[in-house]
Amino acid sequence: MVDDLKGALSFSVGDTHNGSRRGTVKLNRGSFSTPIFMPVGTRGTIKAAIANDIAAIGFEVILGNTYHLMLRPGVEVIDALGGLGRFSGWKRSMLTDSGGFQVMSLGATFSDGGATFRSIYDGSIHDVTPEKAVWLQEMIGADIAMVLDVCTNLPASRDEIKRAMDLTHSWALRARFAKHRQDQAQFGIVQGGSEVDLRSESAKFISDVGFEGIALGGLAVGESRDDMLRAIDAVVPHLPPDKPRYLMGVGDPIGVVEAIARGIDMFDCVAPSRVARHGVAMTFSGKMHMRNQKYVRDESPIEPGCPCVACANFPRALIRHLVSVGEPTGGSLLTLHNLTFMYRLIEGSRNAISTKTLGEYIKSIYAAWGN
Ligand code: PRF
Ligand code: ZN
Repeated sequence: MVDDLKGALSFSVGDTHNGSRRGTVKLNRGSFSTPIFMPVGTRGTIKAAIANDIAAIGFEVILGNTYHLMLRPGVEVIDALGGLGRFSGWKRSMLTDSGGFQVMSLGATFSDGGATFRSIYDGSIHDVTPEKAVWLQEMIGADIAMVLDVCTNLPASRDEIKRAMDLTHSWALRARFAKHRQDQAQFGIVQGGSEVDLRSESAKFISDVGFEGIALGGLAVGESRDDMLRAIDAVVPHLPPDKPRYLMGVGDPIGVVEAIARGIDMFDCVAPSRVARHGVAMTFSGKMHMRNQKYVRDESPIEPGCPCVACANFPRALIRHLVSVGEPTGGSLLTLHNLTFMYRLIEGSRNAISTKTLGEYIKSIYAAWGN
């Protein structure tokens, strides 16, 4: 234990079934039930949707991205406007990612001190250190902040994975010491690629620091689903049972329910909203490509029984028309539908934990979504 800073988060576990669990996270600005899916609002808003519509679906937490927000509009602007929640009109809880992952995907260079990268906006050069990532997220005003980590795309050599993990560990300690705000929770991030012994080592190291929650990073970055699940299995037994566990960047339905079965509590992913903008609907019967000619006169909703604004009001034929001609409203409606699907998928998992039917539930998701 590095320190005993209070991070304004408490977690209680409710129903459990085999390795899976339901829980409640209490934060400064509200509480939420787990398992939870958190939509991604990279630049302060979910793409093609407004905060009110996201809240109406039932979501309690959305993500913001430090990397994007530090560049535009800048954290001083957000701070001056009362924090990201007030700035963006999102009245519930907010989690910010540290930027480690974005910086990696955009080709940063890493040193012991931190990462150096070029802005996607104007090519200007920026540095981020573990301490600066803490400060940036304190300025943004997140309820949950992530430490700066080093993520490697897979496959990668064991040497490379180990270097990234060791750097992630030393940065985790620096981030913990740099924390000032008592009203913000801080989550550590486990790395270790698909090397199960490194995963276990990382889980123990990060657990010992005393963060309010623990994330599993470096997964869904090119490895098979089996490798991802093996990595989760290597990590979970070493995590404190009384802290929330967050699997970063995983949102494919099978991956989500399999991870829930292994004791994961929190998820985020851009995929449901990203594929929506490309005309794909996610449903309990699988994927639908809404541009398909077969929907041209289809009067039924995207998914019968779905309570979303698209399914409650419009036929598939209209959605097909809008996405085919490139009307932005088509992408907006599909975004709300797909996020509603993710909400219901997780709600279904929570109920299945309570009724001890998660195994059957997972089978039904495999039946719709294949292997
Ligand atoms: N680290 C951080 N954010 C992330 C990841 C990571 O490894 C991933 C990997 N799936 C998604 N988002 N900081
Ligand atoms: Zn719908």
